[in-house]
Amino acid sequence: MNKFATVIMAAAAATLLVTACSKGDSSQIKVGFAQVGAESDWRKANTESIKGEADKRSNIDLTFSDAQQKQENQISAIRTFITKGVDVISFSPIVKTGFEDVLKEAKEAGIPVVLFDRGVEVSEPGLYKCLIGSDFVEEGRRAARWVIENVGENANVAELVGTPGSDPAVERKKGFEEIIKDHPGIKIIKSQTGDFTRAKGKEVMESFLKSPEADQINVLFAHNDDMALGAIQAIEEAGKKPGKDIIIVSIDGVKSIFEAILAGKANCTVECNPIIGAQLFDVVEKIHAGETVPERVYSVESVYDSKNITQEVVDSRKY
Ligand code: GZL
Repeated sequence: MNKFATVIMAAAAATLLVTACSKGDSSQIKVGFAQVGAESDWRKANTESIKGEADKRSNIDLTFSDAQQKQENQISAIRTFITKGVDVISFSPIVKTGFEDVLKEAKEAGIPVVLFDRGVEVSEPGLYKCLIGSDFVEEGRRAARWVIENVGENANVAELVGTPGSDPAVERKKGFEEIIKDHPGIKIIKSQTGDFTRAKGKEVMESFLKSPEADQINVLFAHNDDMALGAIQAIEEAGKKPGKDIIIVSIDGVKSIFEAILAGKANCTVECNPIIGAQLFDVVEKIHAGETVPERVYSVESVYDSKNITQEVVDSRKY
């Protein structure tokens, strides 16, 4: 049974909270994981999935770091893992660029890397073994298709974008725009980042509702449910009815948005499965055993709205 001990390490510019299981058994696979942060319900469920799965596997010795949504902390944590001489490094890159140097350092140290949840842009091949996670472009396409099928051919869309430069933000936008480009009556008339957080989503939606275009907005497309939930609060405080005056479409599938859809305050969520810890350690074990692994492992996901959400479905959600 893993026992997580918390080890506080002072890094150059910030203190990283690194939790390490204290098994220390040399027969185990030492895995260093650098998480984005705890910015959303999705991320918290994702972290629980990683730690919970490591706890179940007596052959895994997990050192976990929370970068608090700062790229420099993620890079610092990866360098700490290299110094520690872990067997495998895994992380969810907060943005797509800026990791090439540290990935080269891991390669030079002979430590394989598994990308988890989000991808990176690198010029050199072979800097990571596998990317495990969702097809974000398809998630954006699914959101746009839902708008066309359920709102129709005319919509003025306000968009809450995820963390600028992050894989999910770039790809979800790409997928949404790929579909609406063939439907000229559907226009994105406001677009700004809410950084995947509820607080920022509320703040940006408040600014949209004070803008000259406020009364034209009839659809909100949020890159994650947390920003949508913040926006719902802003819409209500502005005296409008979320889910009716403004149709709410978002991505993740967290329990709170299911409850909002059941209450008629949101309309659609495109599932993005965070419970992928088992896939991570299956790949880690294969790499450690010298087996080949697929370059890409995709999550299986659905689209949910008032037609397939019941109280039983809400109660059965794991995140
Ligand atoms: C998507 C993940 C995103 C979620 C957000 O796989 O990277 O990051 O959609 C989270 O909720 O912040």
